[in-house]
Amino acid sequence: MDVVTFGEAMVMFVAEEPGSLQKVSRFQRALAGAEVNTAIGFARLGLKSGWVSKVGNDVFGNYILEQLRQEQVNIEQVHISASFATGFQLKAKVSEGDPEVQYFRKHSAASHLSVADFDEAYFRSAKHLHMTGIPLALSSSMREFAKHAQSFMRKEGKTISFDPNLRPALWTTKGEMIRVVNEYAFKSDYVLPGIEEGKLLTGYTKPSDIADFYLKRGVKLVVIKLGSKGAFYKSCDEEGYVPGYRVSKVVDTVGAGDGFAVGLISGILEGMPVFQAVMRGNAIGALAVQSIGDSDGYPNRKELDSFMQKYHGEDA
Ligand code: KDG
Repeated sequence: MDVVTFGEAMVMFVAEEPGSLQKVSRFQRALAGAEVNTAIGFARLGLKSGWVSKVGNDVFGNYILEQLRQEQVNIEQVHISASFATGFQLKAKVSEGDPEVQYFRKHSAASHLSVADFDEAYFRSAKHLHMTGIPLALSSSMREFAKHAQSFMRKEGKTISFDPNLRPALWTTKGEMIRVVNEYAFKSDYVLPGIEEGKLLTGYTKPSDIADFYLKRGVKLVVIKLGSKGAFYKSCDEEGYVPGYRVSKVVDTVGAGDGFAVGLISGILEGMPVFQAVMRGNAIGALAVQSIGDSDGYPNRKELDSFMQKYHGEDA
């Protein structure tokens, strides 16, 4: 496998008309979950990706597994819980800004994933581990699983990327969120915060200072997402800004950060220079914001190449 990831997938009901979630009456079903989004994104590009989790023995769980089979994500290590249900969420329709979201995921099957479910051979078979901060907020057993997976992959000499994906609604206090998320970020090779997340997590405002905060603590590469402006990257050897792509209509920004991670990490795994890998991250982020579902806009290899060539010519 190229990339393994773990976390919670939810069935997501996206409102078909604008308005508050309390008022709208029609929803469309889709799949959500930051890590599962990335697993889908990698698979679309032809990489072998595996997603580890737990789902309920219910229609939502079956829906998730069916979608992932279609996307050719490896689900060998998705456990079925006999006692707990699959979580779901509602998402509002907005024309700009972040949509209103409501979770129904407390005590979900996924939040019961524990170290007892960890399969060493499965994780060892992957080159890279992609993690986000969301599982750290879901339950103590999920957090233990994350700790175990991270230290196992470090010991095995694999590379690890970490997207903070801050979800304050899932944490008891802001202080705990910052402390725990940073603890896991420091033990990763690549850290990918959004600019606002970076400010909150480090106390610095300039991208370069945010990056230094992590580089001083052993992280090898920090890439800070700047929304439509693109991204800033910094390692011990190099740094720079990579401008974003112009998009005619932003439909929904949720899922763009996960798409960015797919572009960046797949580029690094394929041996691209960092600048080019960040450019690919920006491209997938730009494609993602043009559709409603989190992962609907993620491209296959051909779509990605033609999108990038449209902007950069033959050498993209
Ligand atoms: O990154 C996209 C996710 O935010 C979305 O799919 C839902 O995983 C999710 C979460 O916990 O917010």
